[in-house]
Amino acid sequence: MNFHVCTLFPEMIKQGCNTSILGRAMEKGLITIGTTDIRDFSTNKHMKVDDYPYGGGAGMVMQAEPVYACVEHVKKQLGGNARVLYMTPQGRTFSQDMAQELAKEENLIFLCGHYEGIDERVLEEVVTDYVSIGDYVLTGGELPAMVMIDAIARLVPDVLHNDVSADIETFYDNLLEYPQYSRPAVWHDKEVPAVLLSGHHKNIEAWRYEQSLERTKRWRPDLYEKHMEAHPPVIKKKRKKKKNNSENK
Ligand code: 6GU
Repeated sequence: MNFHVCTLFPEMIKQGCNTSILGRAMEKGLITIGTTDIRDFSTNKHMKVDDYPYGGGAGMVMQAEPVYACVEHVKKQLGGNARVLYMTPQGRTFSQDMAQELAKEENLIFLCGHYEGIDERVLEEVVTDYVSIGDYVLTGGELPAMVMIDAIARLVPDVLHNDVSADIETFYDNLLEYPQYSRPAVWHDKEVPAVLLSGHHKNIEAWRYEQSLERTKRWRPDLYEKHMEAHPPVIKKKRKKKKNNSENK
């Protein structure tokens, strides 16, 4: 899968994406993360890409032509009509579902704005999706693009070494993840829950599911409701009927 970022700060993207799991995914050729500097497409002799807003007001606006030329250049490079995601607090809020949907694409272009935004006319022509990462304002679209690339790239097959882990974690089925423990078995007088040391896989699975339900109910009642809608109690009664679940509780 290919990610491409149109930005005034390509170094920020390159620095932020070349470590750890994303770095390894790039080395393995599972993903590419390219950047193109919008400033390279300035038509101004001082390489300016912004100007005062018509009608007045604070700040500067990124001009249409350099943004247009940059995105069209990248589109041509990718050899198709890739989706163009504009990072803006006015967009649809990014979610795990959206990450899953975008992970099916072969190419994604991220357009990062700065200052007071980008001339509306070029947005109308090139943008396919307006995306926000939450209800707060950032100074530019680079961090949101990196957040999205991270969330999407880890869903690309083979990026995570443990291919089940993307499925059984937080937000899968609208549940938060159960608590995890590692050695030592006692730390600061706190013991690891006994069931996890039992080696009894069915019981461990049941305990983890209970923990996930409990946490979700307590911390994210909105998600809990969604989960219960999709899994009415009938299904859970069936689970409990299994002999070795109830006997060892
Ligand atoms: Cl996607 N961009 C900017 N500039 N600010 C944001 C955002 C995006 N999402 C939340 N705040």
